[in-house]
Amino acid sequence: MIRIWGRPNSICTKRVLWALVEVGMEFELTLASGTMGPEGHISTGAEPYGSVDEPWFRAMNPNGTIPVIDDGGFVLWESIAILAYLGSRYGAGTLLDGRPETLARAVQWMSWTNEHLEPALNTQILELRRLPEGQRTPGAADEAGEEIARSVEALEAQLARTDYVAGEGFSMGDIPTGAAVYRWRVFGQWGRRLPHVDAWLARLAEREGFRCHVAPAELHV
Ligand SMILES: N[C@@H](CCC(=O)N[C@@H](CS)C(=O)NCC(=O)O)C(=O)O
Repeated sequence: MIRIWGRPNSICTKRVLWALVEVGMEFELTLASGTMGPEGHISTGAEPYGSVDEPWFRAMNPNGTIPVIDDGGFVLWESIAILAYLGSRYGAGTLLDGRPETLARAVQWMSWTNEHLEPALNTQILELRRLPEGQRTPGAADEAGEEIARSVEALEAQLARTDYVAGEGFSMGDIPTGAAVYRWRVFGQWGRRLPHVDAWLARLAEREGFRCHVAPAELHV
C-alpha cells in the first residue's frame, strides 16, 4: 500500500491520485498542507491541515510541499517524478506503453504543463476563489485566464494530430495536462473554440481516476 501526503484540492496531489487509480493501487492519503485546511485558504484565517513544517515531513521532503509518497520506504516528492515512478514500476500498459517515444512525449507535456499552465492557473484560482475579496488584484484572474488560453493553442495543435498528448493511446502525460486544462475550464475561462482539446477532455472524463479525483468542481476550491 502506497502512502501519500497531500490534499484532494491540490492539482499536484490530484495527478498522483488519478495515476494511482490508473494502475489500480491501494493507497492511504494523509491530509497535509501549509496553506489550505478544511475551512479554506489560510489568508481567510483558516487553519491549514499542517504537517508540512514538521521535522519528520521535512526529512521526507525538505521543500515542505505536497504531494509526497512513501512506497515501502521509497520516498519521493515532485508530482512528475512520482508519475514517472508509478509509470515505470506499476504502469506498463496503463501509464506507459514501453515505447521510449511515449515516455519522452509524456514528459514533454508534463513539463510543458508545469512551465506554461501552472503559474497562471495558480494565480487564477487564488484570485477567483481562495483569497479574500479584499486581497484580490483586479484583472489578475482574467489576465491569467488569457495567458492559459494562449498556451493551450499548442495543445490544440498536438491534439489535432493525435488522440492523446503522447500519441494515439492514453499515457501518464495526459494526467497533469488534463487536470490543469479541466481546472481552467471549471473556472469558466474557456473562451476560444478548441474542438480537439474539448474532445480529448471528453475522452479523459470517461476514466475512473479523472471522475473520482479531478471532475468534481468542489475538489478545485
Ligand atoms: N512542482 C511541485 C509543486 C509542489 C507544490 O507546490 N505543491 C503545492 C500544492 S499543488 C503545495 O505544496 N502547496 C502548499 C501547501 O499546500 O502547503 C510538484 O509538482 O509536486
